[in-house]
Amino acid sequence: TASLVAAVLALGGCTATQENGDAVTGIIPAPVQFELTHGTPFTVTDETRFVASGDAGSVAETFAAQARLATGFDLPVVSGDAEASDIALVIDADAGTGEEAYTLESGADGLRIAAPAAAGLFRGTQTLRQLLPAEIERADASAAPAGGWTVPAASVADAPRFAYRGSMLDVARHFFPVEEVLDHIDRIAMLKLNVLHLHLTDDQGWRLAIDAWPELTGIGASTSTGGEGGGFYTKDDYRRIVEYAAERFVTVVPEIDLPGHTNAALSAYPELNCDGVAPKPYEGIEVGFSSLCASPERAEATDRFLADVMGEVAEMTPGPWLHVGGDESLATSEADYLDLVRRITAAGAATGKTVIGWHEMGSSRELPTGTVGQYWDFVAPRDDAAELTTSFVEQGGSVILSPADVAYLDMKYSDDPEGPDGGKLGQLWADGPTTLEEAYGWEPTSIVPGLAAADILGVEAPVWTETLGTSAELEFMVFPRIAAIAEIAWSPAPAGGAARDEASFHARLASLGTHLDALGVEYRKVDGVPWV
Ligand code: TNX
Repeated sequence: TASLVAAVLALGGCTATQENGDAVTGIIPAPVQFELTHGTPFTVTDETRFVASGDAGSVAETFAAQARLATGFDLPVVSGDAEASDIALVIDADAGTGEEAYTLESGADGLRIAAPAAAGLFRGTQTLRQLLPAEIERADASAAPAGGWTVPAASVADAPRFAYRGSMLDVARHFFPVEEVLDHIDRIAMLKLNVLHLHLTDDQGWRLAIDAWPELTGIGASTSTGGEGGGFYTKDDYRRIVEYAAERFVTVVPEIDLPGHTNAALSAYPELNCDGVAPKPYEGIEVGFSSLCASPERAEATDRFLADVMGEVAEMTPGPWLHVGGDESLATSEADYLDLVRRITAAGAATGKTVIGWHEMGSSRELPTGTVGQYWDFVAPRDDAAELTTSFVEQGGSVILSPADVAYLDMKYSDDPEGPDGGKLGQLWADGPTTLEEAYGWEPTSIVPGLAAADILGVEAPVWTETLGTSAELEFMVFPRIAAIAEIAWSPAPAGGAARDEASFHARLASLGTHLDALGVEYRKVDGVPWV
């Protein structure tokens, strides 16, 4: 490990990697500026207090709640003047530009995180989390670190590159209970991701209770891929997810996938079908066979469905976005698709939310102003994917990039059937397998020609769950590749169009791995990373 650390440090610049006792301490995503000041480390002891007031106090409380479990210390949150043994969280307009910027200074004088807003303070606490020994992740104090709860003397100044940094979880193909979603939120927050996109509906299941259409979950939630039973979130469940996310400055983006991917809804309500007959529930993995009905005979029911669903979802979603799908509507004629997309996006916009749709929706020239497109084609766009995507910008919107061949976390890591997963997890269709290096080796501004940097709202890593039925299977596919996507989304692009520094990333990932181990996350220990 020592020679590795020396090698990483020798690379110079901002590697955000250093030696802390025997372990390599690294931060992912790499901060804009990270400097070891080589002074006395800061140590959290049973004397340490969080000094913070107002909004800063709430952020301190979120961090302290976990730190108390791991350390067994009292760690009270107090207001007043900070002492050298304290962690201070301070709102300071001069501590950076933007809501999520922050600075962190640690050393003999104490530890201080400053930010213009509470969001930045929270991001700063996630840097602190990674600077602390990995035992800080534990739910009990039975494993205090041998060297104490030390934080190296350091100076950090940081802010995100992109405003939208997302993780998409498909809870429709397989259902994931609330507790597992909360765990996922905590882990993506560690990587400074700030959006959880929940893919709530698909052919195989409808996962969110809608009061006006109770059979959406009454019938539509009973199934999943592979016939393993269903599940859904009550409105209170959903609010719990939203609230837990908000405490971590993560915005929930709900997706109701329309007009295709709707077999679960169609199976629950005959009146949504052109022939008036509800199809059977579906438990396979095909896509592109279901559609809402564009016929005028069904317009009353369909428009009432759209207004009710969008209204109820928007009402319990504090974030600004509503995702309405629009992908792979292969069973909808072009004319019907355009008609339905107009009605779907209008119903979405009528709630006051900004609508998001997969890039196919760019075929419509009647999108509500500002509609956001989510690009899922490859790093090298095929067919008309690029034009469909720039259509959103032409209509006043922006773009989220999720190139499937690098950012889809359900793609296999390797095609080795003897791999640790026995070869059964994940898919290959998006030019898979997708290695960690591929997930790390792309540049958002170089994907869609004609897209300016300012048109890119952000980056998102989806995980589709046709082949993933348990949280262990999910974790195995999501980690560590989501760390690569998080770094692309947060950290500055290397100067002069250079490639990102893989050696630094791998060394820092090894450090992150110790945190994932302490959390009990069953990530894939891919080759090439010096896992501890
Ligand atoms: C494509 S690309 C889908 C999903 C599948 C996924 C499997 C896109 C927007 N949709 O319906 O689950 O592939 O990898």
